[in-house]
Amino acid sequence: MQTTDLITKTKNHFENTFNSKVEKMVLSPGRINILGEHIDYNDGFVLPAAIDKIICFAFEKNNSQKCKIIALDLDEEFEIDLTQEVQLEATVWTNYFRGIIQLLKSNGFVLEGFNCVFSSNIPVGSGLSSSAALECGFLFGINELFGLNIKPLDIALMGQKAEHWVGIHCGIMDQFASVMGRKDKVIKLDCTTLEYTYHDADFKDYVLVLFDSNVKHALMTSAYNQRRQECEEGLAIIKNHFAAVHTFRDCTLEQLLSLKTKMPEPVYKRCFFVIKEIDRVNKACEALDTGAITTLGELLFATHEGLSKEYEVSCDELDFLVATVKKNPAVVGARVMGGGFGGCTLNLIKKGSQDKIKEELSKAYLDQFGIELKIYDVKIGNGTSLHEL
Ligand code: GAF
Repeated sequence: MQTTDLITKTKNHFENTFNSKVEKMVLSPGRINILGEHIDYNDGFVLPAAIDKIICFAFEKNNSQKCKIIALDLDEEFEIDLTQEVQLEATVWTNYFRGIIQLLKSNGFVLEGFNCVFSSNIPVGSGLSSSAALECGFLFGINELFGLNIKPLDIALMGQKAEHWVGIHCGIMDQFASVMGRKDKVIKLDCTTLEYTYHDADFKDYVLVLFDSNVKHALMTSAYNQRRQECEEGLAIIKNHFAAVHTFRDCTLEQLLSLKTKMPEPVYKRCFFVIKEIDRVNKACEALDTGAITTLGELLFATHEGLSKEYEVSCDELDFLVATVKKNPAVVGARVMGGGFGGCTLNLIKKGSQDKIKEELSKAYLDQFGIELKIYDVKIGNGTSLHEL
């Protein structure tokens, strides 16, 4: 659904349900990531951007101690009683909201009740960070509604904490991109200092296309947290041997290699990927700045190889999608994007060739797995913002 239709739909539903006007409306985007996967929680650099797929939230205060939240697309609703302790519940999507309220309360913010309706055109489970958009957009709206004066960076950090509360020990990339995104710009984010620079998202003769595998393997959450632990284990070993190393970006491949027998093989492979990927992000940003899109594409393919073989977060469906497009000279780069184990591949395709490639890949994917491929042409958009009513 187009964003303008989504806004109208959300507003109408709100007004019909509560018989009152929307006080604040917030648009909160999903994100893509050009390069730097699983690098945010490893204190490296990432290259994300907000996209033109969003969650739309409508809010009003309701003069009570109850927060009533309606998920329009799911036709479900729930309530948070501000006088009670907030706890995790079985319905997963509600926990992102509970996480935000719990954090606000534990940080001493005094809240009052409100009504909220939301609706989205970000595909769920596709690696486009609908959960970050949910946490950050919800918090952004409460911030506006009650004038809490929480700064954008803190909105991103609190969004990340809410995700931890729900159970995924994610890094900061998704929330940062969702809040700080800027139209037609890619963000180079230093995940150690949270310093960032904007770079033109100019892909010259190429277009970005996302192929959604339409699969989501169940081990995503557990494997994600496990990867994080493996990297922490590896870094601790490296630091024990090399006092000058504080984060992976201080460590050379030679140093890591010298410790190969001192760590379990999977841990070595994870560390190897992280060190290579940090280097690739720097090269990718340079390639983007200089318009060297084929170089950028090669880096994407190399990252996919690393995510598949070293970090082991790909799956048969994603490997197939990347291997198939790689045979086509019009595709200069492709890789699994986001946490992995399903979701999308990000592809850089020569302008004019995309329609044929989409058609051929859809057919090949259906033949191979019996699954329908979903396709998204994304544009790079602004971060979370108020929508003027
Ligand atoms: C998920 C996480 F939420 C991010 O923090 C990041 O680690 C990403 O996976 C992998 O790069 O989206």
